[in-house]
Amino acid sequence: MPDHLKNDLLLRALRLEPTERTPVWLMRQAGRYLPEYRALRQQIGSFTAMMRSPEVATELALQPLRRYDLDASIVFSDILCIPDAMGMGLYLEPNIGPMFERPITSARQLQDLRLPDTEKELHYVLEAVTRTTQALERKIPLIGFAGSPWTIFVYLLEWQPESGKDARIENAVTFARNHPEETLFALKLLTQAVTNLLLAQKHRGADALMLFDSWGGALGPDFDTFSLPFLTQICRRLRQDDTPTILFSRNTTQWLGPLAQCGCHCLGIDQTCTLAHARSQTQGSVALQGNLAPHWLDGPEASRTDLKEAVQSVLADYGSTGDRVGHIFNLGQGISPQAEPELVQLLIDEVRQGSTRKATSSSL
Ligand code: 1CP
Repeated sequence: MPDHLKNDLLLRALRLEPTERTPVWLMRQAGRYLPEYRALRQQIGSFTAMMRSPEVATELALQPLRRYDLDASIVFSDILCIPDAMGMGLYLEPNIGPMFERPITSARQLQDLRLPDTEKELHYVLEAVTRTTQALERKIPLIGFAGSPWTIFVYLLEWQPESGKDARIENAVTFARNHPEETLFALKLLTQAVTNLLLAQKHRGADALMLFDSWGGALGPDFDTFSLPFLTQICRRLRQDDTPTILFSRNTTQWLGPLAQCGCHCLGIDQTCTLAHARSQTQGSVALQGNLAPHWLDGPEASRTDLKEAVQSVLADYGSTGDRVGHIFNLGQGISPQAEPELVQLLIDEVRQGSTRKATSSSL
């Protein structure tokens, strides 16, 4: 750690050290649910222009921190900056999602993919890390991130939006099964690119690193062919550098045992698995992050009472006896654009009170 952090709850939780309360931050805490995000998006004109401007990216990472007392900040970027830097031309199609101007249309084409030059072609991400680190003034830690090789791969392939979002993921799984050699070639290249980007973010000042394997679960039994080996390679390399790493692999509950052994310091748990089950599968070997279902925040139906109860139940599920070591409160997946900003405040207050109260009563 370069110099002392004022609030190092997240880092202590990642190291399985005791904390006076449970740290809390939210996946996708910068984004469309915030009116100030939407205003800046309208002013700048496109998501990719915002992502590519270190100045704007820094401002976007700071937006949620001006409203909320969060225990971590995350760099504003996207998992798809890597294929963009490989020359594929990322853009965001309104109401559809991320697309590429030059997607992969055949297995043979995967062999033409080239490793991006991180310092040059992803310079804007690193510059956003530097600027965000400076703006944070060591008050809270900064999380750098990347997508997992498999999750990035899902987006590389040509896709007809009319076929629906699920078809995008299913197509990628079928493609990988039909063209394993070419797919593995691409995944190896992406592994190198992801490792380079994560290490570069660390060297620019990121205090922790996170790997988003959002589509890992879609692989079913092929998870240990097309995702797990690459997650392991990346996490082991980061561990050599002594960097605390959070691995969020979604819908992979049955793989929790091997995931806990892959070299990460913390596993992100989605809302399809209870924290108690995750604890029993991982036996205290890693910290756990999660796992409130994001829909509790979504207006206009969301109820304050239900949200409070849901937060308390996540805290209790991790451990009700003051045994709070190694829990980082978060959502089970990214916050939705429909989330009510006032309910985010309520969530944070509830985690602070709920986890402090438990720690105090158990020490009496
Ligand atoms: O204005 C807009 O419409 C842009 C929406 C948006 C934002 C705010 C996109 C496009 N990316 C981002 C930023 C982003 N993406 C961050 C930083 C913000 C923060 O966390 O505060 C992060 C960590 C991501 C990660 C990301 N991008 C993931 C993994 C996390 C997850 O939610 O599973 C994935 C799968 C993506 C791809 C992507 N980029 C953008 C969208 C809308 C998507 C998801 C598309 C899909 O669901 O298939």
